Amino acid sequence: MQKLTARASWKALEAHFEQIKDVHMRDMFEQDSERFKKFSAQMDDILLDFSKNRINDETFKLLCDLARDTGVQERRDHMFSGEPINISEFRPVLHTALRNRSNTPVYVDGENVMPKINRVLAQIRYFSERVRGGHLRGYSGHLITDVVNIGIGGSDLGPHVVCDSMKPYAQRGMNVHFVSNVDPTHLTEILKFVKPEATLFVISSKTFSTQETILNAKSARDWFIRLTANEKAVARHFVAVTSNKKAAAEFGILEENMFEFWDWVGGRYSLWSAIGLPIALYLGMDHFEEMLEGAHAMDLHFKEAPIEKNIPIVLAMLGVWYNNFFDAQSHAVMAYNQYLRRLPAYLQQLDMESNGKTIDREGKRVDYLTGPIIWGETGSNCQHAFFQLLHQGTKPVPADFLIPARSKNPLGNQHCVLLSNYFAQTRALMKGKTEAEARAELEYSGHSEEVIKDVLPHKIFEGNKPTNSILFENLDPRTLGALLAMYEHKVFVQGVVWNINSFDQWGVEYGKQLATDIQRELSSREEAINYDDSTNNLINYCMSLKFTD
Ligand code: G6Q
Repeated sequence: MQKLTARASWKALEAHFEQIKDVHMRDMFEQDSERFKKFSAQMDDILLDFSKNRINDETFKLLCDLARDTGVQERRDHMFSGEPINISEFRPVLHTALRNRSNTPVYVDGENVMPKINRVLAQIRYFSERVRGGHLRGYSGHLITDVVNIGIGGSDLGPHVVCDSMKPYAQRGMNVHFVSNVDPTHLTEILKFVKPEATLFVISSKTFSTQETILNAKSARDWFIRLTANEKAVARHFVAVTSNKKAAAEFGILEENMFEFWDWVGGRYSLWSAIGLPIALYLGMDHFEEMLEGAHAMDLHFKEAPIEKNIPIVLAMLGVWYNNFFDAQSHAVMAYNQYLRRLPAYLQQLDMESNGKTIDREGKRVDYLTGPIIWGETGSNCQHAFFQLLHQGTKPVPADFLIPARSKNPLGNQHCVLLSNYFAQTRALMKGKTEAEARAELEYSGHSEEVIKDVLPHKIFEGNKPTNSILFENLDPRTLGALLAMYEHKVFVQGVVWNINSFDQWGVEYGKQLATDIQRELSSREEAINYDDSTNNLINYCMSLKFTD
């Protein structure tokens, strides 16, 4: 594969960057009344307006050329058809099959995997409907009112963002909680509010060996037995979502209470699999399936729309433009919707675990920047916090702004105010405020020339800050599914352009190994001498503080 930075399509962008880097978007809007028409795309009711970006016709053409040249469409087709594109784990990448609502065959090693996907979906439906309908109750006959998901990383963040975002669709009287951190406080604080006889624990772990999850699961089981004095009842209150049935059985989970998924589903892409069980329990299977439908619609759009109107590809290529040509180190996501408050945490894993890589697919170190730092907050909160840096800081921060046109909770004119803030911010970030505009404002306020001279530089806004506006009708399960799939595919496209494997996570695996040795040493409570001077002294100081187990 030709090196990215040696490609003619890359070099063309480098040359073009020199011409456009100082051009202001304000001028581009003035000179071209067709920007919105040219630089927007739509999938169902999801509108992407990318006209407030530092691009002109030529930039956009060159970015699309780069996508073509790096084989985005070919690799996309390889992913959908089950080729082993995860080259360091020798696996296909088939989260798209999990939401393949058209049910067309998808083959792994000659086997059509759709029947087993459908079987697990049917199992989730049967189980979740029995729990929600009160047919499957706790050991004492009590209704199940609380679901506690115990899992971490991909076995937590996906179902967590969905359950949080879809609260208005939850069944009345049903609560869902997520325990992920090995910090005992996480589990303890949740157990304070649930009753064992009314609680269903879902142990979510692909490997069923992740230390945090297994420790939390054991502690939850101990708590359950302590309070109920009924060890047999564990089987009724604990279910597992895993691809390691043997380990789940050893934990005491009944075979009928195991929900399977497969090694071709990556952790951070697994919310569409049985990892979505808490979603089905909390929102109902119909809503879970609506979410799958929305994601499937985005999959079809990603497969079929031309590059220029293909939302995930356009978002990805704009990200490449800022990451690699403007040296933007981060990308922010601002959802103007309180239900989406966990979206940045979810996207951080999706993006940074997928594209936080230095080695390319040929095993060589890359000589260009790969995945950005992802961060964000809900609007309008963010405006009162870090937006100062976006408006007047020295660092370029491209950002996505998301908002539904309709609120689930209309209250006076509050949603209209939220919308106004949303429109005002992206406009201000694009336009800025010129010296003349700032001066006119100060003069209008009646300030003396002396004051104006001192204050004026602080009141100028350079503008030219790029944003993508993503606007849709409602935040419902279908739209949420489409939006999450949109980001999955954006990350995928960038991984293809950067020629990295977006589907392994050796850094996470490394973290799983690292603590084991130190934990042995800590538990022995003997003086640490085997590490570097810093670590030895930190451990010994901690020991002097009589740390808790
Ligand atoms: C995701 C990662 C990682 C994983 C967790 C939990 O892509 O692989 O976040 O999901 O480490 O792993 P288990 O599900 O195996 O417990």
